[in-house]
Amino acid sequence: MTNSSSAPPPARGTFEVLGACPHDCPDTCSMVTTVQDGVAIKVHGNASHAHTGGALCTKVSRYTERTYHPERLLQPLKRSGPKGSGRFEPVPWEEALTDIAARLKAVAAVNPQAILPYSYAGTMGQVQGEGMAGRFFNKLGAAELDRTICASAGGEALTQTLGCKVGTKIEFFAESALIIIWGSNSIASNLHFWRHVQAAKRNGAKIICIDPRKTETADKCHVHIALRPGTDAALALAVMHELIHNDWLDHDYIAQHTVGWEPVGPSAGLKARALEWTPERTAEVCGITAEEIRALARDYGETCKAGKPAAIRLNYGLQRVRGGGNAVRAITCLPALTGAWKHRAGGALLSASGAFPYDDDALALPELRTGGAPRKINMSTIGDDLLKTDNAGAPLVQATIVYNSNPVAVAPDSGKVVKGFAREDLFTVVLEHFQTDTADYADYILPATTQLEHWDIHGSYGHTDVLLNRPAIAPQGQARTNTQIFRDLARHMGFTDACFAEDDLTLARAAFGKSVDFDVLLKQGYFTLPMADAPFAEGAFPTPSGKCEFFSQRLQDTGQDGLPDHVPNFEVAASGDRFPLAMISPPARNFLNSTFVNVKSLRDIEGQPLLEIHAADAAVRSIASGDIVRVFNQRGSYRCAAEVSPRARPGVVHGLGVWWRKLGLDGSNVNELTSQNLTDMGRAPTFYDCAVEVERDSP
Ligand SMILES: Nc1nc2c(c(=O)[nH]1)N[C@H]1C(S)=C(S)[C@@H](COP(=O)(O)OP(=O)(O)OC[C@H]3O[C@@H](n4cnc5c(=O)[nH]c(N)nc54)[C@H](O)[C@@H]3O)O[C@H]1N2
Ligand SMILES: Nc1nc2c(c(=O)[nH]1)N[C@H]1C(S)=C(S)[C@@H](COP(=O)(O)OP(=O)(O)OC[C@H]3O[C@@H](n4cnc5c(=O)[nH]c(N)nc54)[C@H](O)[C@@H]3O)O[C@H]1N2
Ligand SMILES: [Mo]
Repeated sequence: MTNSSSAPPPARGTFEVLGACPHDCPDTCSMVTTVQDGVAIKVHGNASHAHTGGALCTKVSRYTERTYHPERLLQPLKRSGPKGSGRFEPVPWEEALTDIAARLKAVAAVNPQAILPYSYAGTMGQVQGEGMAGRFFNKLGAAELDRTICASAGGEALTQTLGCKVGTKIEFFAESALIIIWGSNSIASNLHFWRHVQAAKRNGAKIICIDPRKTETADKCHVHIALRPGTDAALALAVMHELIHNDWLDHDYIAQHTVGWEPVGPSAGLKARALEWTPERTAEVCGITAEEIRALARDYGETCKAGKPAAIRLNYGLQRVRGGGNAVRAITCLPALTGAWKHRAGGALLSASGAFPYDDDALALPELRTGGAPRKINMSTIGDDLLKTDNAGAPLVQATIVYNSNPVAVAPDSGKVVKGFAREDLFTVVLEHFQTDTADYADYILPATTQLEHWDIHGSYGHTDVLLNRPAIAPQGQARTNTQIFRDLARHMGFTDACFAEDDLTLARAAFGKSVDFDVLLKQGYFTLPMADAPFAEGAFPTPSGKCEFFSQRLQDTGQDGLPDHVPNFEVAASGDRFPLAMISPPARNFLNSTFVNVKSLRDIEGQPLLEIHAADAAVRSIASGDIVRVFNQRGSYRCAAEVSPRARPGVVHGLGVWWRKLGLDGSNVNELTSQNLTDMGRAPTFYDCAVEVERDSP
């Protein structure tokens, strides 16, 4: 292991460097890189970090393959063909930076708000995320990106209900007597949580999975409830109905620590609402049986009533529909009804990110911004926004700098996204490791360093440790860190503020302020935040009322229903309709969103883009496994191979993973079909609220 100072690793010899997995995943692993004579020869999980437990997932175990990939971008590139042709020629850094600055200055001279930064969680690192970029765009006076593409519906729902984004500590699930995995494929997307489930299972816990798809996680649970997408709030309300009917409620906890069970002003209260959701009515809506609902409520109610811990692991899968916020609210009301929060192994967990004292302002320095509040542009409607004009008739977005994201592949309604990025008058700069679908549309592609080549600091949304990442090797080729690229651009723009000279370690130290002991981080690579074992055992919810808010005055004040309800999908797929099948497109196990799709060993495991379809739906369409099918709706059409699969329920098809468009059959992916409709809360996308029809493609 390298010493605990911040000195760079030596160029000769064999040694290990402590880092952090950079990916958008709740696990945030402590990653150790073995370096031999300046070359990273392998990565492995840190055995002394409890949440990592010495193991990385299959895909991140291939991180060196990704870093030394022959197609890695190693020099700046300038477009040499038509927009989107993917044709580029190498240019020196200085020439690229000078030209980019000139183009940005020209736009900024008229309206800096026509410049849009577009970024997400390609790296979860605070330094290579908004570290220097935030300063640059504030100083420039650019538009601000509303970062909604992943978690904002569920995040807002948690805030409205519990007051913050915290919940049951992930490690305590090992002690639960009942675990409900609700809308999450843990084995694929939260592998280190699954270890705790296995431990609980060995101790006799019952494990229930609620998911339209029979996932590899569902395979290993005692019960699988395959409901229709977008019907989770109805199911949660029916569980409440049964908790009332059988008196499995914790009346004390409800009286002391909740608001809105009984009527509040004109609101009838959650109890009255739940009584409307009989198992029979709910079974119709969810496409399951009333007995499945009664059994679920019995398992939950009786476990809690017996004083045993019951915990719900919900994740973001179920919030990608119109009523996603309401669904998260309804589910997170359940532990307050049964008093499950009283146990450290009871309650619910969606996200732990609220435990982290992120000091975003110390990084982005909003005081650099002069002029009024920035124009906000929602990243989930980038398709429409790139095609819009402002009040003066000028294009809303005239220049965009994309980093840590691949919007052409991951944003919904990609027909429009592509049309927007293809605009000849849009100036696009992409900071990347690879020539992604988005990079194909760039005017300039700037080569960025990977996690093995830079400093960073990470929070998590699954556990409550801060992790430090050290560079293990020198930047490859001419690659520069995101921070260095923004420092260089600042200099070329003529920004002379001292903050643009700060180095990455200074930014890392600022990211969480004094609440994190940086010496501990330098020494052991992680720092555990203090957090109560059972955060809501005594109530103390950080909401305006101090209680778990079944009824939210704040929501009602914005014109919404103050109580959670079942909000039907925008696109309820029903037989006989033009688009009778519901399509969901959850993550593939061996990719991380669209990252790793170009790593051949991982792509070989996933095979090819597939559409999973139930045998009955396939039979009426004369579709057999391996047939090429056309999946289509009013927005577009997409071709891929079909797999007649027991993982699909009738009426629902699955297009797994965010494949690179250019690796699909006709240069497109599932987002050709998804819509730009937004969720009830948090302005988030509705990827899994998407009706389609499927036909066998004519040979
Ligand atoms: N291997 C891998 N890991 C990942 C990712 C990845 O791409 N690959 N992505 C990362 C990211 S960015 C995120 S946000 C997290 C996501 O983490 P999760 O939210 O846990 O996502 P998934 O594991 O796909 O689980 C979503 C599950 O919800 C199901 N689902 C879809 N619609 C509904 C519905 O209406 N109701 C219910 N109950 N279930 C529904 C899907 O079938 C899927 O199995 O995972 C992260 N981890
Ligand atoms: N149909 C459908 N679409 C989805 C989803 C879905 O479930 N279904 N999931 C959605 C979700 S949850 C999310 S979070 C989004 C994710 O969307 P994105 O955040 O765009 O994630 P990725 O596709 O992984 O792309 C990240 C890119 O960042 C680059 N990158 C990584 N590290 C660095 C770095 O240090 N510097 C620079 N410059 N670049 C870097 C990677 O090479 C990669 O190309 O996708 C969404 N899209
Ligand atoms: Mo995400």
